[in-house]
Order: sequence, then structure tokens, then C-alpha cells
Amino acid sequence: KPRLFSGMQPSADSLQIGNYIGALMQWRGMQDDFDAFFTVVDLHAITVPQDPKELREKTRRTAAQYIAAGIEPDKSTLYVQSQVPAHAELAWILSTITGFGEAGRMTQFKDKSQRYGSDQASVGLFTYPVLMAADILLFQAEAVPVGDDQKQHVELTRNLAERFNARFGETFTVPEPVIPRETARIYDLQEPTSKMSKSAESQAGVLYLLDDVNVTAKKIMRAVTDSEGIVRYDRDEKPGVSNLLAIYSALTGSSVAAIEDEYAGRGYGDFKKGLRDVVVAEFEPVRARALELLDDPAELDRVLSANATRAAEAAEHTLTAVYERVGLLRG
Ligand code: AQP
Repeated sequence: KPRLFSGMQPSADSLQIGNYIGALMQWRGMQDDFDAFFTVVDLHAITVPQDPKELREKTRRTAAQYIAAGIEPDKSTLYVQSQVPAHAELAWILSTITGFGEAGRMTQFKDKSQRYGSDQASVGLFTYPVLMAADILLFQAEAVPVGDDQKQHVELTRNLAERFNARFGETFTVPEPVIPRETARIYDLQEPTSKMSKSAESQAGVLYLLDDVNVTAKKIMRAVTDSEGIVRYDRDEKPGVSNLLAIYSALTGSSVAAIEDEYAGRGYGDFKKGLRDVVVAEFEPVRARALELLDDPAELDRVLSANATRAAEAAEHTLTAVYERVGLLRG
């Protein structure tokens, strides 16, 4: 089976619906066709300040949500990035073939460093995309399912793989990004022109998987819309309603046009109630299962550690070849 790699940062207590639609739903559907590696990328999370105790907890919670959303640790390799040191080792080597300007063109760094200011923004935040390239190339992944916000990083990964292969000899598989449909980017419900983020400053517009049902319902009913009163998709003129339509469509599998038809002649109130029911029905079992898993952290840790061993074995093949090609002595 072809290899697949993807991951998420344990940067919040709960994942949000953008992570669910843009990543988890896709992953779940690809497990049978790929030899898949799904990682909780804690080394990425520490590129911005984290509280150590909270980080450990968030890492477990993120892993529990992967499993609760249907990632099966017996079928796919589900592990924590820092438990496999090869990620950091390969990242260093790749950083030596990455251009400074090339890294500087990454828009996620520009966005995030603005948020933190140039002295608070770490070098690790700058080299984040190189670590991501290492994650992917380590497993010779052919497919990398990501939201479209990560497309630029996968592009960099492809460039680094090609450059390494050209310079040192054929070593890496050049991966393809797998980007879901056009509706895949989910926006904040209160600020529908900004991407929804799990570590957003205000939680009011973020639908968290582990939110209480009533909280989810309230956030949807209070979502920003417009004064037209017609359920119609128009990303430029009606970003709020379009975002809600995108969520509705992604979770139900119905086309946006079919949903527009269903709500023709009805107001936003009805539409939001419909969406609320869809989201709550989707989230409730996931939330219940995640909380159950978190009740037994020792068992969860055991599963993660066994999976990390599997991942480390797979990574070792690539790393050995890389050391050899680059001219490093391998102990
Ligand atoms: N709003 C979104 N719409 C669609 N997909 C999204 N993803 C994230 N937000 C959306 C996808 O989820 C995966 C997780 O990515 P990550 O945890 O590495 O970080 P991120 O992309 O920066 O996600 P967040 O939620 O915005 O996290 P923070 O707040 O920590 O930065 C990726 O596949 C991403 O495309």
C-alpha cells in the first residue's frame, strides 16, 4: 500500500471543526487504501510558547480525538512526534539544503510571527516547514492530506525532496498534497474571513469537538451572517452564510446547491437550527468516545508508545539512507 502521512498540533485542549473536516474526516476515509501515519506533532506545537504540563495533556487529548474520530491505531500508525527522534534528525539535515529566502516566503510564518512580534517569534517557528518536510519524507509518503492552508508547506517539501535527490542521489519519494474539495477551508463563525483555528484568541467563533452540546448550539445560533436573509453561497459577499453552507455540506455530503434549495424561502434561523442538529449529531459520539479514552490515560499512553516503536522502525530505513548519502558516519 502507498504511504500516507499527516498530523496535527496539540495546540489546544480540543480540535475544532476545521481540523475535523479538513483533516480527520479525510484521514478516516483513507485508512484502508494507505499505509497511514497519523502524528500528534508536539515538536511543531512548541514553536510557540506552551505550558509544559498543559502540553502533555493536550497531546493526550489530541491523540484521543484522533481515535474517537475513527482513526484506528491497529490499522494506522498513530503516534506522538517527539517519541520518534528521527523527525528532528532529518529536519536538521533538510534545513541545510533549504534557502533562507525560500523559508521566508512561507505565509504561515508571516501570519504567526506577526501575532507574536519578531523577538517572540522563534527560529523554530521559522523552520517549522522544514520539520514538516522531514515528517513527510521520513516515511516516503506519497500522499499528504492537508487543508489548503498547508499546501505551500507540501510544495516546499516537494522541492526539498527533489533537490536532495538531485544532489545526493534518489532517496525520497516526492509527495502529493491531497486537498479536499473547494469548501474545505473553514472560517471562524464570528470572523468569517479568517480561518478557524483551535488556538484562536476568542473561542466564540470556534466550534470545538469537545465543547458541550449547548455551547456548540449557541455558537452556531450566534454565527455572523448578513442582512439579505437568503441562504445562498457567495464567498465574497456573504462569507458568514457561505461558511455555514460549507460546514453543512462537508458533514452531510449534500451539495451546496441542494442545501440552498432545501432552505429556499426560509430564514437564517431555520438554517442555523438545521446546521446545529447536523453538527451536534456528528460531534456527540466523538466527544463521548474521546472522554472515555481520556479516563484511562495509562492505556492511551501504552497504545501511543507501541505505535511510536512502529513509526521509529519505518523511519530508520530512510534516515540510514540519508546519513549514508550525505556522508555522515552512522554509529
Ligand atoms: N479552518 C480550517 N479549515 C480546514 N482545515 C483546517 N485545518 C486547520 N484549520 C482548518 C487542517 O487541520 C490540520 C491541523 O493542522 P495543525 O494542527 O497543524 O495546525 P493548523 O493548520 O494551524 O490548525 P489550527 O487549528 O489553526 O491550529 P493552531 O491554532 O494551533 O494554528 C491541517 O491539516 C490543517 O490543514
